[in-house]
Amino acid sequence: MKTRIVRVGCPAHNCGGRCLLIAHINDGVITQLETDDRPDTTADPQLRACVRGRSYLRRQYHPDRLKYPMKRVGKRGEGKFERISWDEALGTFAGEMQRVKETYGNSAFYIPYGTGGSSQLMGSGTAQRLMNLFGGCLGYYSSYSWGVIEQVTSYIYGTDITGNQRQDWLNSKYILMWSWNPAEMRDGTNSDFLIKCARKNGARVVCIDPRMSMSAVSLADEWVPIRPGTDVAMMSAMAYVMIEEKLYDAGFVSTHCIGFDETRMPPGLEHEESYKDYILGTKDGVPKTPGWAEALTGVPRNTIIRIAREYATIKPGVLYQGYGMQRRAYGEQAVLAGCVLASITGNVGVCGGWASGMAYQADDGGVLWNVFPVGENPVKAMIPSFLWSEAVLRGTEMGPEDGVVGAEKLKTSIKLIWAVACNTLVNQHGNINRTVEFLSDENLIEFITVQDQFLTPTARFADILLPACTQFETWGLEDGWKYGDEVLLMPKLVDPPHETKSDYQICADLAEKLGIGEEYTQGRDARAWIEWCIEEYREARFPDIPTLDELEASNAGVYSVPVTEPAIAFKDFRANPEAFPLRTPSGKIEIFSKALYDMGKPDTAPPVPKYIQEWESPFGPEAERYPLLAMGHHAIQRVHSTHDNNDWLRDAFPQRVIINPIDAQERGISNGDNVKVFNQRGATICPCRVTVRILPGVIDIPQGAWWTPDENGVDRAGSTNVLSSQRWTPWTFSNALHTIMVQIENVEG
Ligand SMILES: Nc1nc2c(c(=O)[nH]1)N[C@H]1C(S)=C(S)[C@@H](COP(=O)(O)OP(=O)(O)OC[C@H]3O[C@@H](n4cnc5c(=O)[nH]c(N)nc54)[C@H](O)[C@@H]3O)O[C@H]1N2
Ligand SMILES: Nc1nc2c(c(=O)[nH]1)N[C@H]1C(S)=C(S)[C@@H](COP(=O)(O)OP(=O)(O)OC[C@H]3O[C@@H](n4cnc5c(=O)[nH]c(N)nc54)[C@H](O)[C@@H]3O)O[C@H]1N2
Ligand code: SF4
Ligand SMILES: [Mo]
Repeated sequence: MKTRIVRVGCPAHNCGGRCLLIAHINDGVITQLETDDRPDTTADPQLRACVRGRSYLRRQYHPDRLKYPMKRVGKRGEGKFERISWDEALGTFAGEMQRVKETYGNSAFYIPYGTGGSSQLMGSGTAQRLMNLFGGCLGYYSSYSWGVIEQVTSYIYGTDITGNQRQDWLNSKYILMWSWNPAEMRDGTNSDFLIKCARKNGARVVCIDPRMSMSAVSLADEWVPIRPGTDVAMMSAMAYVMIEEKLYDAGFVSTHCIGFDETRMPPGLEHEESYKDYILGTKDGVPKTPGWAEALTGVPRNTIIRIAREYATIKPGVLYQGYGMQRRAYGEQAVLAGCVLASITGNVGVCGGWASGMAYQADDGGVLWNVFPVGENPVKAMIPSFLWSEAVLRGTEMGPEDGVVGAEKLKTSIKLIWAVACNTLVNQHGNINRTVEFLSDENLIEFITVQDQFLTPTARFADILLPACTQFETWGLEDGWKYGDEVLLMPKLVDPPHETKSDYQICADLAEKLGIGEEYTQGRDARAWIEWCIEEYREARFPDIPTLDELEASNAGVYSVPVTEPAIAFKDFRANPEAFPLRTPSGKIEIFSKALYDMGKPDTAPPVPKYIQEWESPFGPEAERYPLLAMGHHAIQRVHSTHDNNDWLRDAFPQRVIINPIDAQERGISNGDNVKVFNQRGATICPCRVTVRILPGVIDIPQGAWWTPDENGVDRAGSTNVLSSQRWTPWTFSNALHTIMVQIENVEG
């Protein structure tokens, strides 16, 4: 029998990469996955798969895949289900949708943030289209990923398209990887590769991270460990050195920036505290010296001084901001402070430089999200994505002070949830113990439908469970993540097993039940929609992309546009700020933001970036009971919670609490012991790894392990979010899931 070989985009699940796989198919079964074998150039590098893509068949053919629609038979959350027909499942769900609509109105519906399906036709977008046709639902804005950085960047630059095309890193001489770990978390396929190329070209690479991450090991010349949540202190002290030693780019600051010092303040605010005032301590009496920063950050003052000199003088340079440090209490400040350093060193708008911030790719924003048309939501009210739990508990009290837009107050609390490709209902949201308590209460959320491929911690709380097929079992299309120079086709490889269906098909069938089938499908099947999406891509960004028939016939799997002359963000503005002003109120880079000043929250949202002690901090009273900072980084073995049940990845990268020998010894903990990590919100028990690759005083529990409570409610899987909180950042209403204080004890024996 002949093996069929098909080139296909990896299912990805929003892993940060988009890679090419080569599938071998025998008799309706995928038997092997290889990766990209095209010629490899810097302009158009191979899209090489990571360990998750290469071990995907362990997920694809996992015995625990959901096979049939099911309904809950025990108490909500107990995890007891019974097989039912599709007709009953969709009939029940449609009936509940009608009932809730009549009782509370459409704003009682909610489709939570869920990133599992990352191709155009899989995931929550398909459900959103149906909801919009059914009269809409409560909307959300912003993300769990980069809620802070995507909103904050515009305050200083007037746009979030602040990144050069990545091939331009080869023109850099100095690269600061700040809270950035592209060797492990994918931040665009090939970001790690292009950093390697830059280093080979002579760039010095420094990694600033509390953990000696895979990137610190494999990409950097130097690792600078820093206490989590104190980056702004180090950045401020670097600015101090640059000011004292006159190393900053005074010319660029005077022609392109406002708010650096008293000579360039917004009109009417000349006497307010400028950035330089803050750094020198002119008004608050605290100069932000390297000595001051050493006490907060744990980074020796001489290291801070040296890094400041290097970044200010070895030019052009890149200060790349990862998202770890913005998923924290005052994440906004870290984003602003990094952008200010890039600006005052004059690294904006130049070849080999980098403006920092969100860094969507110049000159057009790179990737095209959501090409599949979800349509317009008739319900105008939106909440910040992280605050859905508030909208369940006190929806009608929520207004602009809670980040609500499009309404003065919410009309109702959330009453029906449809979670598609989403584990943020339980596992990926803060404070799991609080969440599961209110999810269990049927008086709050009256109906929950979960649509997934596995019985996840979220799926356990479903009233109706709908089994989705995988991306290999339907048609799809995807392009880059943050950087988008290629489009990957995902042809259907094999049939959906058992009674599973694609998200699109489930929605089409539900639409039929609701009497809006024709409007939903517009007569298209999945393949026809992909054909339609390709034409949208052609119009938006890829004029020469082949048609679907051509792509299929060639079995190329990918269409890419080589980057021979990388685009440089802010090139025009750099050359002529008067002719090409920024879209900020002043038209310049706003080191001092009048918009933030007008917000009137100087303690939490100051107009210039400041170090603010986190609400859970080793310097606060809470440290007496819970002295250790806990982080949960994005690990190689999972995409969030996806792949947690992949046995190969579990074997290769077991879930462990990572702890420094100093902290371990104090607590009588040896490598491999079972330890209990706990705080006021919850506890988890999991084996540990004792290693000097993490700063003393800090532990790490890679995020995403499936919450597995024992009879005492103690998690047994190392699920980070039993420890994190639901508190949000002060002015972007984003999660601060990395800001956690804990204690650890040995539970061995
Ligand atoms: N393998 C893998 N790749 C992924 C994902 C995944 O789950 N797995 N998820 C994807 C998605 S959706 C996203 S949003 C991105 C997330 O990407 P990021 O948010 O950038 O990833 P994190 O691992 O949370 O943080 C990056 C680094 O910041 C460090 N860090 C944490 N707190 C601090 C701090 O206060 N200061 C400093 N200097 N460093 C700190 C962490 O140790 C980590 O090494 O990753 C994407 N890529
Ligand atoms: N403590 C802590 N928590 C975090 C983070 C952190 O850094 N620390 N990071 C946050 C970030 S950046 C993000 S993006 C979120 C991610 O949180 P989520 O968006 O919930 O992502 P996953 O945990 O991967 O869950 C996705 C689910 O979709 C399912 N799935 C996969 N493909 C499909 C499909 O095609 N169709 C359907 N119907 N289902 C599918 C998977 O089985 C999985 O259960 O987590 C956030 N939570
Ligand atoms: S980085 Fe993402 S898209 Fe690439 S192989 Fe890994 S899981 Fe797949
Ligand atoms: Mo994310």
